[in-house]
Amino acid sequence: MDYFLERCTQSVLEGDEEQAEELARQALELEYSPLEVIEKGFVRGIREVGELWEEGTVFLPELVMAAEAMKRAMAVLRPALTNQSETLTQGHLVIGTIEGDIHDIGKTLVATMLEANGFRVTDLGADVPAGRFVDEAEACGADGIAISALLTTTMSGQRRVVEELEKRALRPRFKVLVGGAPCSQEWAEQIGADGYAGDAVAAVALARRLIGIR
Ligand code: B1M
Repeated sequence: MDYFLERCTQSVLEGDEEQAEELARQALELEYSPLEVIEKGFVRGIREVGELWEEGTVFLPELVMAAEAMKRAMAVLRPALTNQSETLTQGHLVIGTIEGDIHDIGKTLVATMLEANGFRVTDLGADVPAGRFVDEAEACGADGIAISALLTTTMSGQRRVVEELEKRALRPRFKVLVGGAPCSQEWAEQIGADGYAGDAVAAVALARRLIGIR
């Protein structure tokens, strides 16, 4: 593997915020593709920390430090991703992480990639109640709602968004897209969502397919 990308992975593994930020800056200077550095460098680090945490090799404070390092790098790389944005608006999506769930790194990456590909995005942040997704989608006249869930205990909240839309007779008006580690295409079908995406690139393809070019 590329030594530079390896150092990016390592900075997250070590929870070294300053090093992660510095490497993100260097990546731009060295003209690396921002998406490649995120996916093959920093994201690899955060996933490895997750695995180590699961097997009990690292503890919650290290997980938090790794997430902070990841976010510092993302803050540097995000503008470079959105600079690639197309001028045509492809459609408007409201995005957020469902209630009870504070994991926002993947959701933010998806939001950034959607923006970079010409979508207008209203990002509601994390820990968003089902009703608020619908309120905000209505208020800003969005075309779709993208809901992230990283926990098996919170993914049921995605179903509540679909139910809320049905309750307000808004179901056909807003497309519902779901994603996050515990989700799958089967889950999307089970809860009546319009589609599932496994990563940020797939989320753009899905949004294109469901919402299309305006
Ligand atoms: Co948490 N955590 N965590 N955590 N954490 C997981 C998710 C876990 C799998 C770790 C593990 O056990 N291996 C596990 C969940 C197990 C389960 O539910 N079965 C877990 C747990 C248990 C917890 C706590 C309960 C721990 C505790 O307190 N005891 C707690 C819960 C807090 C809460 O939310 N209420 C917790 C806390 C945290 C931190 C705060 C320390 C931190 C989050 C910081 C933050 O986000 N601000 C954290 C982290 C960093 C992780 C891991 C290690 C990494 C998540 C991440 O950022 N990945 C994670 C393990 C893992 O995922 N391997 C884990 C990188 C990111 C780019 O990928 O988020 O998958 P991801 O997003 C991808 C795709 O999923 C997809 O595209 C993204 C980009 O490619 N995607 C979408 C995501 N959303 C989408 C929406 C879409 C489409 C695609 O819409 C259409």
